[in-house]
Amino acid sequence: MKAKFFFVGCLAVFLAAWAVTAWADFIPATHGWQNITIFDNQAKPGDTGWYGTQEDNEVEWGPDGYGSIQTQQFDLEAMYYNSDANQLLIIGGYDFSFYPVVNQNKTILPGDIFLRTGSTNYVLDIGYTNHAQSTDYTTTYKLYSGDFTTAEPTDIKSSPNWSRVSGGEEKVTTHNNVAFFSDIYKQNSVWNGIENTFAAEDTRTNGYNKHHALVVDLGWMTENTFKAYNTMQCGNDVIRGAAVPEPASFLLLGTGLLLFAHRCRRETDSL
Ligand SMILES: [Ca+2]
Ligand SMILES: [Ca+2]
Ligand SMILES: [Ca+2]
Repeated sequence: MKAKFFFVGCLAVFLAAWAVTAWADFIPATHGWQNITIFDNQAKPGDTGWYGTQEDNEVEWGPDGYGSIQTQQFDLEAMYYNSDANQLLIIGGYDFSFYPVVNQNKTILPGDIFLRTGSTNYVLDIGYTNHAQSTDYTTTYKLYSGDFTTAEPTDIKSSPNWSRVSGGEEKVTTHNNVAFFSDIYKQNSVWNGIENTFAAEDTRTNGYNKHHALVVDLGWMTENTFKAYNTMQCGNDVIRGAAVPEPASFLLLGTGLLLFAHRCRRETDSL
């Protein structure tokens, strides 16, 4: 029985070591992506079909009187999590790499990533740099926990806050990389099917018919249960996700518990 515990222990150590090395090249892992998107059911009243209350092309509606720009350019699509590689991935018609987006005489910036694990609030304060549209690049973020001051969106004020302004306790980590992938169809050697999820939409939209991605390293995080959201400065759309342990993790835990229960019973029987 002890040999089996030793085997499970070895397997856990192997998986942990593999998760660390998987990030090494800073490209999205080709396996293990879990769609964690929370359906938000948000759309402008009266809009139907492609702009209706589906997760895909809808953007937020401003009940406080603000309008929203109902185009693919400001649509956030989905959030994925890879618990093996500790990576969070956001897909958008919004081009995260385009700093800043200029629209209706305003500059509209991508937002920070807000994250809650257990009872702790975190913000991934992303260091966006000025790049031409549709350029792949990498940068870093600063990680803050606790209470921080945030800025509300300029247009859709009912959307959650979009950036950290000040405050919070900075947590220094080497796991603070961000990668921007523009037009993910170009990346199909590494995206392993995620881009195909949105292929049908690309044939239906005109103009901004590309999908872009933002990937962050969450290697500092010890839990694999969290909620996260991201919105841009105008608040036009919000993407939310909730990660829970994958079935494989439950299976490993369940196997360990069964072995433990079996050993307990044997020890009780031998009394
Ligand atoms: Ca869309
Ligand atoms: Ca939405
Ligand atoms: Ca959306």
